[in-house]
Amino acid sequence: MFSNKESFKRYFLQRLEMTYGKTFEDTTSSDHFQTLGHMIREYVSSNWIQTNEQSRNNNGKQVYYLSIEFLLGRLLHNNLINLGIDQVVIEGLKDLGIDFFEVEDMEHDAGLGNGGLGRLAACFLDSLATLDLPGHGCGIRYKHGLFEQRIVDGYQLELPEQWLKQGQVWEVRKEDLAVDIYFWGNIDMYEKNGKLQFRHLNAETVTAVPHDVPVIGYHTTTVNTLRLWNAEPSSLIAKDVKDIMRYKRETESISGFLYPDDSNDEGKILRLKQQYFLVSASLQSIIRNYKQQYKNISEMHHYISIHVNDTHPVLAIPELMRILMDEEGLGWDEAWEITTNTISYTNHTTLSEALEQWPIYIFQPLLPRIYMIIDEINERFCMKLWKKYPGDFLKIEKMAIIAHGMIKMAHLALVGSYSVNGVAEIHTEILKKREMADFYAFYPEKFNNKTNGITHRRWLIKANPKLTNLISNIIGDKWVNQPESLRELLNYQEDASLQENLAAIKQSNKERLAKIIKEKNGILVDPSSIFDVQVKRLHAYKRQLLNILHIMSLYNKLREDPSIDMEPRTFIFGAKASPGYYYAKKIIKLINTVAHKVNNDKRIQNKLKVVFIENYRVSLAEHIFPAADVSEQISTASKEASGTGNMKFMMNGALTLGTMDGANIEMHELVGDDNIFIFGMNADQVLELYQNGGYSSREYFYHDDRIHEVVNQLKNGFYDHPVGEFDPIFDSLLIENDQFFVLKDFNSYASIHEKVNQAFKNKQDWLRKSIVNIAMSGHFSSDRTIKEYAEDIWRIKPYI
Ligand code: GFP
Repeated sequence: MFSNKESFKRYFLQRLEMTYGKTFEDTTSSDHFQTLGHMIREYVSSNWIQTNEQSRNNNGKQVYYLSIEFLLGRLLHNNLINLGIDQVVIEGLKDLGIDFFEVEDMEHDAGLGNGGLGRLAACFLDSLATLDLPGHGCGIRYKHGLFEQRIVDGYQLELPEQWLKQGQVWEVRKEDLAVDIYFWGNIDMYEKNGKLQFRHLNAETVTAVPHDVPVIGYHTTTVNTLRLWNAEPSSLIAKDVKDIMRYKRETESISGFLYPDDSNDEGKILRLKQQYFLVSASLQSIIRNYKQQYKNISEMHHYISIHVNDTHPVLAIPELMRILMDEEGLGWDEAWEITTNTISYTNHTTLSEALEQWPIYIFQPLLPRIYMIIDEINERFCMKLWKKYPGDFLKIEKMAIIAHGMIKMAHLALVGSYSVNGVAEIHTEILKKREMADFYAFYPEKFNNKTNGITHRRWLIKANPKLTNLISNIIGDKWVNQPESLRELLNYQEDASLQENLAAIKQSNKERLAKIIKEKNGILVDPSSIFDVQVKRLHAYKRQLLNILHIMSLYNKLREDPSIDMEPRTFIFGAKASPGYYYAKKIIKLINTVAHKVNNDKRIQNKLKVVFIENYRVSLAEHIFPAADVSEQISTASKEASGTGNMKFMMNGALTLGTMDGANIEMHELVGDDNIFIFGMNADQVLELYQNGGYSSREYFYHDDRIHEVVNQLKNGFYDHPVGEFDPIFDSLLIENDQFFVLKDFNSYASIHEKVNQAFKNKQDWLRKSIVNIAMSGHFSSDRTIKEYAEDIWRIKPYI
């Protein structure tokens, strides 16, 4: 049906009319989207079946990637590109008078994630399928993905996101493969044939129904599976009606929202339920599949790897132990051997708030059998520690999985897995030398680094088709399958015609973004100004505050003398703040407050514009990255494990302005000093300061006029804001002594901006730098990352 334009058109019209029972003229863009989506799913179904068959027949090892987040965004265009039928469809629709991009706009982003962690999982799926690797995702089919952000009067408001409202064209519901999950109740221990057995009594049963989404590889026949679990009431329901209503509500809420508020016990229970739900459903189905193919459960780890993405799915360890012992009848030692050879773990952050811990008083009643198993894992682990460090109570207490009434999920992951990886070199080093140093000393062989990557298919080929063509015109299209060969562009960095073409493409991408900004924010921005962009989750350590304080200081300078030598700048932000994160929401309000005043000040002659783009998400990001000149990666050094937005900007030719943090360090190493703007303290300096109790932010406040002025403006109503509005920000800087060193790095940040200002004047050299960045960005393709995972951690091989 997609072999050529004519047959596509015929088939499309036929399907459209048959499905909707209206004439072509009466059909809508949404009808077109649904029809196209269903056609694609049908088109890939034979390859999907074939991939499944292959994995059943070739006795190869498979990996299952368990993640609480999969930030997929839209799939239509990406699927068409990967299938190699995008041009047939776009042209065919054009003949019918349909604009493909209007159709594409009908698809809701699948926003089942928060930021980098979830988007990484989505990139990994794309690379796994493209490299023909047997790797599948397991996640939750949240009814509502990450909230929809509205900015009202400068404040963030959250609305429930509705991606499932019009149905999901990509998924296939498989009720026959549903499994039951058990919560609450009690464990009955009894003896059978001289062996201790465990039975879960009085449990509340929840049914997990899989919804499978095909993951289509690029120009290959491989179609892997992303299995998303939906929580539904079980047929074994309680008797009285009131209970049924409660049960139904509570059950459905398990796959209701991504990250429910967990500031109270009820929220904590729900999050823990989500985690166990994901893990138990996935493992039950993985083992059921395994047993259909192989007889001997003891060999499972030779055929299956299970990867836990951060600590959220770490219950996979005790759950696998439970299944192997209670259902498959293995003894502890054998079950432990299999488990610790099956599970691998990625750590994504060293922020203590993200290293999950569960209070026993919540955990034990909800998951009684799992608690027993963790307790035993802990006992055995502590015994080993005792042997190695006899009498060192302090160390054992520090390393224990259960201590002071809490269960530490990262410790469980470190003990129960065979591989632990960080996501950039510096991050892995910090894990080894600092955060997890005790564990590294105990299990040095488990630790390894896998620097993150992004799929260049979505972030370059799809997001920036003009740049894609330009690159292929210069160096051929080998880079599409071997992104590292983008390096060949280095030979052309001085080529005037390449530079000229690159400039024209950037300009047109900037014009497209300027149009979006005009439509969404009503702000006119100048596409020839420097587009300086910071888009990412809002968090204190990512330091959006440093960015906006610097903008405030630029504004002060311009007010004093509007004729100063300054390239016109457009500062663009996009960020969601977690709904309960009061401080982050204040930063959003501050950005919008500054934007309002600056954008309306005629005196500064449009030299400065500030834009906060509402509801930042994958589909918007695809328009933003290609339009950036400067990429702000300004986290406090040591805090950003890797970053992946930095890689997307780089691949689209933006120059990085950043700290020596996360993958910025590897980018710097690749492009060299001349092609990146580095500022601020490095990780060693930051960590040393932390160790010595910080620094005195007040000294910077009192002794630096520029800093003094902007920090005061948070208090003195300069931006026409209500009294006290920004006190939490002011206090974080001066009363709480500036935990993220915003003021300490301020001057260095301002100087590097001045350097950017000067560098931008030299158009040719700027473009040369941009080409070098594109050329070196191939290293950050997730294909490279996934090959490393496949070879070093999972030991999986391509199907074919
Ligand atoms: C987290 C870390 C990032 C890292 C990603 C993916 O992402 O440094 O790049 O995980 O490993 F913080 P965010 O959710 O914070 O973006």
